[in-house]
Parts: sequence; structure tokens; C-alpha cells
Amino acid sequence: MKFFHLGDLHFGKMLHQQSMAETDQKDWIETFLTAVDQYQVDAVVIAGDIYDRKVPSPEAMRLFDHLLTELARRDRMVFVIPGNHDSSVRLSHVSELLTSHQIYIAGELSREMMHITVREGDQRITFWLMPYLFPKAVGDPAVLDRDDLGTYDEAARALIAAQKMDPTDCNILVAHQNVLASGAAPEHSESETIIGGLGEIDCSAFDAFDYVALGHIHNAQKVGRETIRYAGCPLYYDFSEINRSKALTLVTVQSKENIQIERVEIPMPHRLRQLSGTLEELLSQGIMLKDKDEYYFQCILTDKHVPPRAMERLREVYGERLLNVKRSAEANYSTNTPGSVIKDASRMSLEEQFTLFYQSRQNELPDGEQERLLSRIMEQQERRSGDFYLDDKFIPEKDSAELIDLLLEGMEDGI
Ligand SMILES: [Mn+2]
Repeated sequence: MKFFHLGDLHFGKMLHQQSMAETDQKDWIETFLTAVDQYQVDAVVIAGDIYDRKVPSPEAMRLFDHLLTELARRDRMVFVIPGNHDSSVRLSHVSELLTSHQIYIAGELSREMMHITVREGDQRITFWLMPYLFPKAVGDPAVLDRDDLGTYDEAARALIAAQKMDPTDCNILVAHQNVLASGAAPEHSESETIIGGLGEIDCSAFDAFDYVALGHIHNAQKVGRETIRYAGCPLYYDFSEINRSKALTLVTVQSKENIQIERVEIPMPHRLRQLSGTLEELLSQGIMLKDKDEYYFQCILTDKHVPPRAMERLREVYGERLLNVKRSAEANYSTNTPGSVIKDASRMSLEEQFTLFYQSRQNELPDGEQERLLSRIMEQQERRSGDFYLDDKFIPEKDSAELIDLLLEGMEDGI
């Protein structure tokens, strides 16, 4: 059996101010479907972060609708789990009905992981769908009912140990977590929302699986062994990804012992290009460029003093494809390059953690208005209970992401 392993689609993602939903993401789906036909895959695995937001935009929902419809029309199986950006309840809406089309979407965590067995001759291949997890959710009375699961690693191991797996099956896990090989952190990209040291699970937790289809880290890579892999995000979601090649991960299961992995390159709707120079240099370079339509641009200004209307003047030459203008002093500034990973976020205040997450998601610091909104949302959430754990222990990876979503929605709604 053959399948494409995808992750981190982030439908609805904005690249700077540009929405990708009706441009690159829409085009990517068509290219991807062509690859599905060409490679005759039996299934498509999507390892979380289908959407960029827990409350996706209508455009983003239309994309996922279209992708699933087209895969069902082609009679392909689809396995989906929610990532930390997705709402498990919204993502798995009507999922039971979809199983009749061989579309399997895991929803909220449960003691028994959703799993689907496919027979190929004598070989049984079982897909285990593990929704994005954190210790408190796994310890919940509705899941394992334990209060001794302190770390993500313990939680993942406990949940896996509770599954009735047949070791003669070819067992494939689909997960969306921060997975490391003996303490070595995977290579990060700046379009992720990850703070180093948080949510780590060692890859040995997955020893029982023959292939692990991971999402969460946006750079495609293996973790430890060849058969534990991050698919990486399919499109360029940050200018730091300029030099990465984007490709699909094609997995061929010959047998439990023989799993082949190939990288399949498909055309990108646009590539990213970063240019640097003084405003005058960038303007004349822009006039000379012939293939501007193939790129999205970021310009780094090296002028000592940034000339007035720099963005506007550059846009006259580069058009809407120019997404961002930075001063060179800010160009190397980043919050989560591997060298500057923040190790102990648990000692930070909620506001500090939020600021870090906001920076890594939005590429800028929250302003006064956003901070004011944050405290208002926190006040409201503290009065409620259920969705949030702010009253008890703040879970940075989960709660900051949710707060940012709430904040962004709040800004869009004009509250
Ligand atoms: Mn992601």
C-alpha cells in the first residue's frame, strides 16, 4: 500500500498580510491531487494542523472540504488528526458519517485511539490516530484517569501502552507532537508555534510502531530512525524557509519490515525571495527583474535612515508580491531559531509566555491594544471553566495558541 504523509497544511494561513487560502493553498491542492493520481496512492495521511486557527475562516473550510471531496471521489482513504492549531471538536464534525467514505478524522482524545485496519494480502496495516495531546488531557477521567502524568513523554507512553495493539500488524501512528531523538531537537522553522523544551517526547516512545507520521515541525525530516518522520508544511510559510526544498513524503508499505520512503517534488505556486540593498538599489533591481510573478518578496533595507514611503514605493515596482519590508537591523532578529531556544518557559509569567508565542506566530510584538485584549480575555476565561486551564496550571503550548486565536478573532470582530 502507498500513501502520502502530509502535515501542517495550515489552511487559512496568512503570509504577512497576504491570505494564502484563495491563492497558493488553492493551487497547491490541485497540484497535490495530480500527484495523488500520478502516484496512485491508496491513502492520504494528514498529521495535524489542517487549519491555522481553531475557528477557521470560511475560505479555509472550503479548501479542506474540496480536498476531502476530491479524495473521496477518487476512492482514496484519508486519515486525519487534529494538531495544536485545530479544534478537535470542529475538525471532527460529522466524522462518523465520513467513515462511510473511508475518511477517518480523529476527534477528542479518548482511552482507545481511533484505529483502522487495512488488509493487503496477508499483511494487516493498522493506522493509529493520536490527536494532539498534553499531559492533563491524557490524565483526564474520560481518558486514562491518572494524575501522575507530569510530562508529554509520560502521557504519550501511557496512552500508547493502553492500546490493544497486535504486534504482527504493520502499525502506523499518526501524531502531532514535539518529538526528539535522544535529546536532539529537530530542525525548526520560524513558522511554527513552538517554545523549546516544551512538550518534548522522545522518539523511543514510538518503538512499537513501524512508521510514525508526524506533524508539528515545519521542516521535513526524520527523527531518530528513517521511519519516524515529520512531513513538513507543504508550502512556504515563512521567509526563513527560503532555502528549504518542499516535497511530498511518499510512503510505500511492502511489508511490516519493508517500508520505503521517497520525497516527491511538486511545483510550488510561488517561491520566496529575499532581496537586500538600499531603497534605490532595490527599486532599480525590481525594474530589471523579469520573473516577478514566480515569487513573493521580502525586501531588507540597508539604508541608515529608512526613506519615507519605502513600502509604497517598492510596491509600485514589485506589486502585491512584495509582502514585507524590514530594516537590516531587524533582519536577523528572530525568536525561535535553534540557537535562541527558550528552555524554561514554565518559569515565565503568562504574559511573558504569551508575548513569546505571539512573536513566533505573528512575527511581531503584541502592542498595547493586544495586551489589553489579552487581560480582558483572561479575566473572562478565569470566570468560566472548561475550555481553559488558566485557573489551574497554564499549558503554554495549548493555552497561548488558544489565546492568540481568541485575540486575533477579537481584533477581526472589532472587540
Ligand atoms: Mn503547524
